[in-house]
Amino acid sequence: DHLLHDMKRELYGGIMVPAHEMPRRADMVLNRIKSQSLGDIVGPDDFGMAPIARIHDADFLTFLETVWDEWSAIEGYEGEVIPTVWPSRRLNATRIPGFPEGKAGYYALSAETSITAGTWKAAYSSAQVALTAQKAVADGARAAFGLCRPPGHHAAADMYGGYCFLNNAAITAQAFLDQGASKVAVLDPDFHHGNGTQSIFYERGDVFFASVHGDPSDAFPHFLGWVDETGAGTGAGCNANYPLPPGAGFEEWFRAFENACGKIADFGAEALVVSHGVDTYKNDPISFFKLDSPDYVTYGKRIAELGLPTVFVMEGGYAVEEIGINAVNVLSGFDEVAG
Ligand code: SS9
Ligand code: ZN
Repeated sequence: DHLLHDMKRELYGGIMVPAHEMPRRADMVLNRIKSQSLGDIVGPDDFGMAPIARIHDADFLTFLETVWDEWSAIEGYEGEVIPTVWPSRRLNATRIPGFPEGKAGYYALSAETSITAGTWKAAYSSAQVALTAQKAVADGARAAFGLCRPPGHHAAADMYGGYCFLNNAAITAQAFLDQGASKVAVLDPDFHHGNGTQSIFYERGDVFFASVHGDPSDAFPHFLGWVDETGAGTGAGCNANYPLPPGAGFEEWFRAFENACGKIADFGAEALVVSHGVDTYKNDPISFFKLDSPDYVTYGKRIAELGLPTVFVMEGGYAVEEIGINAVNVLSGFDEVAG
């Protein structure tokens, strides 16, 4: 179903360029997995809407499900759903407009992410992939990888963008809690700050969120991911951000990652969800860290050393030729330690 979401173009640097988030990404990862023998490869089960609705607002889900039909029925609206107007700081939003373009702006984080005819089905199935991985781990597997596409970590309770629609990592973490876990950690090594996951759990003490990412001053999503965001209310102290500057290499990156792992260990989580993005790679076309392929094995091992039941969900990674090698290197490193 991931093939059903296929944005033709993306607004980037002031022009429409071929979309970075493309179906081939998932194919490359799947092919690499098949060549490695890391375990069984299975298709997703269908857990329905209930676990998705634990994280996302009902009106937002209805929007995702219906906006394409509404948009494409408008005279002259020939392309994909792309917002052009937002409830910016001077337009304090008090209601949700009816016209699809206004609605899209209300729910969108950013303009590079289009909604197409198949987006809802693809996003729904992506979440089901994550839930299938979660079930495998809940049933006793040490780890499972959800090859999710589209990704999820920029999606909040009622916001899409950054190529994300449903927050697969948050849905997975919530599933563990709903099945009886009392504490879950989400570790987000994707190059971009996981603003959606952070905001979903920011005031909760049952989920620890840690993200290593490009400094928001220099990198998308620009408005969240600062070091002083440490959680609020019952979630005070349950959020850790590690913004790093342009050009950061693996040594610097791993120091931050190690610190994040230490915090997760201290938190006492019973399960771990990894927002598995590999856009930290040195040749990633939209990012600025300098990790090399062997570095992914190294940090995969470190994740395994946490000793937790672990669900990996695929997030970013736009160096498409190398995405399979890099994504699977993390899993191989994990497997080496976890056995
Ligand atoms: C860079 C624009 C980045 C969105 C990136 C979303 C990554 C999801 N100028 N646009 S992992
Ligand atoms: Zn990313």
